[in-house]
Amino acid sequence: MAYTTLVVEVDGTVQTIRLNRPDALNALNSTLLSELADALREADQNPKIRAIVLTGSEKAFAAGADIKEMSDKSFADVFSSDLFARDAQGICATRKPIIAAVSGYALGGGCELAMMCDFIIAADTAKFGQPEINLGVMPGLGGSQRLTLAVGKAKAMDMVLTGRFMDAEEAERAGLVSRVVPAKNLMQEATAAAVKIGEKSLLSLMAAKEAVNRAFETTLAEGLLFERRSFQGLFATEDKVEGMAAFLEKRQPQFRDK
Ligand code: CO8
Repeated sequence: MAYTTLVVEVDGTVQTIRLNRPDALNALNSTLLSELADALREADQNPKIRAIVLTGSEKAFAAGADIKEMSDKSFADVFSSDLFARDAQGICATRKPIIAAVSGYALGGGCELAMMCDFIIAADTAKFGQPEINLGVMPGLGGSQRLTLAVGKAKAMDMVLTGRFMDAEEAERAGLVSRVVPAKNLMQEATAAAVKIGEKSLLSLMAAKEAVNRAFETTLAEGLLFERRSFQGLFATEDKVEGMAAFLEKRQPQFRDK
């Protein structure tokens, strides 16, 4: 499909989606979020794709939701359309692993979009923030929830209430990002991680992703039960037989997603 706000490339098992609104620092508007939800749905349906890298430009992953698009809207407008909500849910419903490769600004909705991904690899130039408070509003695409779960109340409140940015080093220390790499290595590192993920069985990848995400939704006892059942369920797969046999035979597994 042709997109106007995304550049989508597939190389081997990895789909790279680049946000592409350079004149607006990749600000998220309705078109972009709808196209992104479509691209991710297509990736989920394409059996050749096993992992996704979502990135922006060197200067900005995304500098937030599009303030120009939002500036004229009333409560009735955003409430009745439930602005961005359906596409955000679509993005989060992606079953294949998504890595956010963040360089430069990831602000407001941009930070929230990065947090919708499964993990974030940050360039040493990355800056994360929830500056909506400066606009007389507040986070609206998960920032008050996912940021708090990722970095804890103290830092989340600090960022959400003051609007200050967190650099890559602080973001790694706080647990918001999984790795920080030199900016010039960002795509290489993120793609290598995606390729490595792509070597696993898609069945176990999707089950593992569901189980980790369940940790944010439920109690420890329920989460442990969910994990155990998912683990046990994977014993019904050919890939489990292959994976364990390959280990014992000291060879690489050939997973077939069955
Ligand atoms: N929306 C629209 N346009 C933007 C945005 C944005 N969020 N960010 C930058 N731009 C545009 C600028 O207007 C400018 O365009 P133009 O050249 O036409 O004037 C262009 O991008 C370049 O930006 P700057 O000239 O400002 O670049 P600087 O390097 O000077 O500054 C900053 C970079 C610091 C990133 C600055 O652009 C900035 O502060 N941007 C806004 C950051 C922000 O406030 N983000 C939060 C937005 S609100 C939000 O995300 C809400 C999410 C929840 C929505 C939920 C709906 C239910």
